[in-house]
This record gives sequence, structure tokens and C-alpha cells, in this order.
Amino acid sequence: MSKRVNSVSDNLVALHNWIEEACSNGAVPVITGMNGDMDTVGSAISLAASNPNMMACGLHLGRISKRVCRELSAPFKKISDGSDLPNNLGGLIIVDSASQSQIGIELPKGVPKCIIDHHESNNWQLSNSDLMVNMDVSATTEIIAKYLTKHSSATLTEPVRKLLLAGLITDSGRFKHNTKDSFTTAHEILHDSEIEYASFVEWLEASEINSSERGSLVKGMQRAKATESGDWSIIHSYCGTLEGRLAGLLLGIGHDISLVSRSRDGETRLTARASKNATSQGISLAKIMSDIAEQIGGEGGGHAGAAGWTGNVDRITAESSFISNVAKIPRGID
Ligand SMILES: [Mn+2]
Repeated sequence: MSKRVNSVSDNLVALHNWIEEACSNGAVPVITGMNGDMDTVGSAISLAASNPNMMACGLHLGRISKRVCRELSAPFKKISDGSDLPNNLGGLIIVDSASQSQIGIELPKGVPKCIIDHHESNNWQLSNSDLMVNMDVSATTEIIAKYLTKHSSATLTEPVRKLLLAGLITDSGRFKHNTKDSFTTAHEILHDSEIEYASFVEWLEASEINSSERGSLVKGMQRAKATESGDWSIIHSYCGTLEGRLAGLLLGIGHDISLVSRSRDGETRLTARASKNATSQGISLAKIMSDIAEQIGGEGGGHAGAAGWTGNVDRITAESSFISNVAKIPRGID
């Protein structure tokens, strides 16, 4: 049986108690999702800053996280499997990951774990000593920001605030698909800080896309095809890199949904984005991606407006499955 608590402050108290206990028993790695996006990395490093027994670690740093960590000198340990974790473990915290496969390493057995996440659904198996903190927020850094504000305000240094804000800005698509509560969290992060918001956003979004990547995005746009699927319009394409970026660019054209696929070594990955209009009228990409996993195998999930799937079928089969799942959803009135 897992410990489940409901209200935000109960969740934060439970989290605090879990952390205190785990850190008194040994080292507590804070493990990131393998995509290494700014939300998972920002969450891990900020939370780890609240106790010397915690350390942020993970398989990979994404493009933005890598630059942000370098420029803020934020401590992050790269690991390649479970044997890279310390021996005297007091617990394991996993941030912003809906399943063990999303962190990409095998976790040691019998160690209490705490999952801090905001995905709609998850595949974690919890035991008695485990804790799940799942909140309906726009970014996991929001949960960490709420936790630090309440239980460890001294941890909110300028670099920690920047990491939290960076995670919130990127996961909410620069405050385009967040709940109104995110503004309160953003205010709490910025309140009493020296951060100048506009320059911070500019710094965060400074593009480091090289010319071959730009070429690949242009090709991806040239290959794009528009299709109607039931009540919905979809624009889809494929590329070899930066699928999320391409999906975002394609959605800007104005379709309900954008879909980008990528195939490599027999593995196909789908990345999709949906407009706010589409999600409020019935589209949940998270649900579609997990339905695809049930139908053709692999693993899928995410959020209503941004989700992904990975599996071992060819690109055409995966795309067709996505398109036919979309066709089944009636367009509702929001
Ligand atoms: Mn996230």
C-alpha cells in the first residue's frame, strides 16, 4: 500500500517528513528523468540544495539544462546506471518522471523512494515506505518551489530561484499552457529576488541551435503534411533531431495537433503537441499516447497538450495509430 495524501500542504508535510527521515539514514540521490529537460533538472538541483545528504543526478542533461547548469555552476552528477549511486542510501527521490523507464536506469531494490511528479498518469509501483507526491501543476519545479517556500526558505538562493523559474517557464511553454496558480508560484519565486524577469527569459531562451540543426528543422517543415482526422486537424512530419522544437513550430501554423516522429535503430518515437483549444475540447495527448502503447506496445504518456510515445514499430505504423486514435475523439464544446 502506498501513502497517499490529498491537500497541497499535507503533501508538503509528508514530503518534508519523508526527506528528513531518508536523509537521517544516508545519502539521498535526487534522480532526474532521462530527457534531462529543464523541469526535471531544475527540480532535482533545487531540491538537493535543501539538504547536504541530497545530490541531483541523472543520465542526461538536455540542451537548455546543460547551459543553465554550466552558467549557474549548479551541481549535477551524471550517472550511467544504478551502480553509480552511493552505497549508503537513505532513500531515492525521483522527479518529473511518470515511470522507472523514464529515468533510464535500474534503481536499487529495497530502498524507500519518493516520486515527485505532475504527469497525468504514472506507472510507478509503490511499497509501504514509498511516497508519491503528484500535484496538478504546470511544472514539477512548482512543487519544489512550494516545498522550499514552506519548509526550507533559506534554500531559495538566487541560483535556486533561477532554476525553479527556468523549469516553470519551459514546462508551461512560457506561461502559455499553465494553471493560474502558476503565476502565484512565479510570484513567490521572484518575490524578494534580484531576478529581472524579461532579461531572465531572454537569457533562458538564447538559441544555441547550430546550422545543421537549423537545416534539419527546415527539412522537417518542408516534409510536413496536413491531414484531417475525424473532428481534428493534424500536421505531421518526421526528423532526426529536435522533435519537440519542430512540433512546437508546426503547431504555430494553427492546426489542432502537431505530430513529429523519429526512427532510429528500429525504435520509433512520437512527439505531439496540441493547442489549448483542442485540449479544452477533448484532446488529451497523454491519453492518446498511453492508448497507443496498449494497442501496439511501447510506452507513452505526458500531458494533455504535450506528450510522447516510444516503441519498436516502424514510423508509418506508429503515425497511423496516432491518427486513428485522434479520429475516435469527438470534439466537445469547452
Ligand atoms: Mn515536467
